Amino acid sequence: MTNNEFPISKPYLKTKSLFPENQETPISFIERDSVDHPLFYRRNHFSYPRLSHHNYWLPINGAIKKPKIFSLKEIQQLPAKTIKVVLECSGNKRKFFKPPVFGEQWGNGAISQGYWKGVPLRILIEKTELKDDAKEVIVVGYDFGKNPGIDGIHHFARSLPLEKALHPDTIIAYEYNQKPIPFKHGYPLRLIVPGWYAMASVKWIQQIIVTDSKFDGPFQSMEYVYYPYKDSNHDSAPVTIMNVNSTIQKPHNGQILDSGKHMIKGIAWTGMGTIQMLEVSTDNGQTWSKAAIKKDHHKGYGWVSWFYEWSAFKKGEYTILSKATDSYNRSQPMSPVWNQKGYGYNGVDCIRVKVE
Ligand SMILES: Nc1nc2c(c(=O)[nH]1)N[C@H]1C(S)=C(S)[C@@H](COP(=O)(O)O)O[C@H]1N2
Ligand SMILES: [Mo]
Repeated sequence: MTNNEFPISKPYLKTKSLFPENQETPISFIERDSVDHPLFYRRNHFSYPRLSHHNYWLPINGAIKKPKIFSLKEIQQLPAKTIKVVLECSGNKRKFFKPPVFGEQWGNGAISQGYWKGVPLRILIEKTELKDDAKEVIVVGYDFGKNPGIDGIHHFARSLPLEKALHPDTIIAYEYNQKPIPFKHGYPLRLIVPGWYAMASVKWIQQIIVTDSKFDGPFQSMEYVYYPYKDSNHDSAPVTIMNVNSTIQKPHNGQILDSGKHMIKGIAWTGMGTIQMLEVSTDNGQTWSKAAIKKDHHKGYGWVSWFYEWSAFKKGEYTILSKATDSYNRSQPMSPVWNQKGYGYNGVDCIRVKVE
């Protein structure tokens, strides 16, 4: 029997937990510019919400002069934009923190990207006329439940400061890659906040509330906070903008290679500006060389793909590193800033390979 008698093998998600569903994208096997939704990572705090698809309305209330309820149809008829956005869970790569931290032990696959189409939140808010004391915009999801370490039952809800809520690229999305957003990723409406870690991009929007005070829901006052010290909660800071980061896709960690030329390939992304430089080291950081960055990949808020041809003629074991730098001159550190809950890991990416 030859291999051809079997259908072509395909990559799968990597399961972290099923209740709630948390699964990683097999990032080493993503070659296209956007991730097909069956391979988009899934990160949920609760079980999936039950919501009526047929009778869906989006209310906006609070510190506004004209409270409004939008129908899906109305929203879809407003001026739309489509943007390529990378969503990265702030817990991506958590398992690499030393010393280790509790929480879902994500490897490097809590990240995906694709094309989101929707209406700028700004356009909806303008129709409701903000009051002068409006300060933040809370977006509430349909899903709710109990979360470890948090008292009571809460909906997943997050607020944005007015400035970010009114940014023209902050959108209420209804399509992913030209199709209605798949249910697990927020159908029918999902907030997309480019540049911020993905906890900000609330799925299954139930309502929007404009407030005149600072929102302190548990998913921003307790979770998604950097606590830099092990034994105290001093100097805490909210998790917002994505750090500059990169991931090596090929070769795979632990791979055994024939001696010769090999392409080292990967992705790099940032929440601020664009990726300016990607350096690769094949000698554990003693020397660095610039990788080539695919030009057409610079648009929008997506990741860029990069590659570097490595002449590996000498047998031995190698530690290969990748380090991205963005247009704000932020670079990946050799070791990332440790924090209690393990958010924002962005140490240089590292794999080990053997050349035989
Ligand atoms: N309503 C709702 N929105 C949510 C979440 C959630 O649990 N409920 N999880 C957030 C987090 S932490 C991440 S990383 C992303 C995951 O999006 P995905 O499952 O589409 O990959 O959604 C964010 N939006
Ligand atoms: Mo997340």
